[in-house]
Amino acid sequence: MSGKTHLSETYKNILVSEIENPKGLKVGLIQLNRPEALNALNNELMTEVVSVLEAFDRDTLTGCTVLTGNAKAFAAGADIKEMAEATSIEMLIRDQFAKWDRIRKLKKPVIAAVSGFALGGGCELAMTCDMIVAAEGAKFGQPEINLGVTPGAGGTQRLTKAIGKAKAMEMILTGKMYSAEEMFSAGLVNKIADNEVYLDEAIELAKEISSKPSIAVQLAKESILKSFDSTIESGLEFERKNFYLLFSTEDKSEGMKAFVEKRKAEWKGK
Ligand code: DAK
Repeated sequence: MSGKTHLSETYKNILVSEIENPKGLKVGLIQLNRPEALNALNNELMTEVVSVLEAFDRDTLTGCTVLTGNAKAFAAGADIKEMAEATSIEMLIRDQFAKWDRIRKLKKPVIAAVSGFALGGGCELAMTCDMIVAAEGAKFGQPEINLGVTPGAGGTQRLTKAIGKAKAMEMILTGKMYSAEEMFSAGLVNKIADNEVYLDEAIELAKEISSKPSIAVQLAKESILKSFDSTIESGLEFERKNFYLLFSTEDKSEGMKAFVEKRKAEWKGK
């Protein structure tokens, strides 16, 4: 898809828009919109979110996407009512969570702008994004233990890698909620902003990233994510190959030429 997203479609559980960016490529914006259920992530909502994330990812005129909720909740978790009666086998056959894996495959960065509750699958969805900008009143937690289960969408893995074993153990085994400040200190959150401007701050960050050469941004993201499942040796090799690959882009020639000529580079995204 080039220059087009699914904007013409209407969605039941999300609001979608595009933000122009005088500095570079556009920013995609997805707002979870099930306020009556604190944006609980039901199957239909996740289908919509993943399909629009992929559409923005394919759109050559979009550089970065911001995923947000509302003031009261980013998302209070997977929809408990939808899975309350399910057995293991029904869960396996439904396989409705498989679509979460597709978020991990996105090439362009996604920023979570979190206000209010980011609990369970909500916290995991934010962690599946590449960065988190939080409102000062945001509350993060993995309360699945209180439902007799554990995190199932990466909480035990991503949280542990982000904040370390001791704090992840505490969060997951107590199921308690933690403030934006605590999560910032722990390293989960990139930035805390006033409740009124957290979304603007996330969009500003997205605009800045969207003003960079797009292929370099994508390969940098890929190399960083590689560090999660590789040894330092193979991670360094992977990084080096991506670095070499960028020497085939017009943006690399332009970026280095512009530096030498003491002017601002003009990116083409190729
Ligand atoms: N599911 C369904 N409905 C929810 C919900 C949820 N997670 N959270 C809130 N709601 C609904 C409430 O039922 C209520 O609906 P009505 O009763 O009005 O019909 C409405 O939202 C407002 O909620 P409250 O009345 O409870 O609001 P309060 O301000 O009093 O309390 C709260 C807010 C966030 C503390 C409370 O709602 C709460 O504890 N919510 C549940 C939080 C939770 O336990 N979250 C974890 C769910 S388990 C996986 C992917 C994902 C997952 C697993 C696997 N794979 C990829 C395999 C994720 C699992 C989970 O997230």
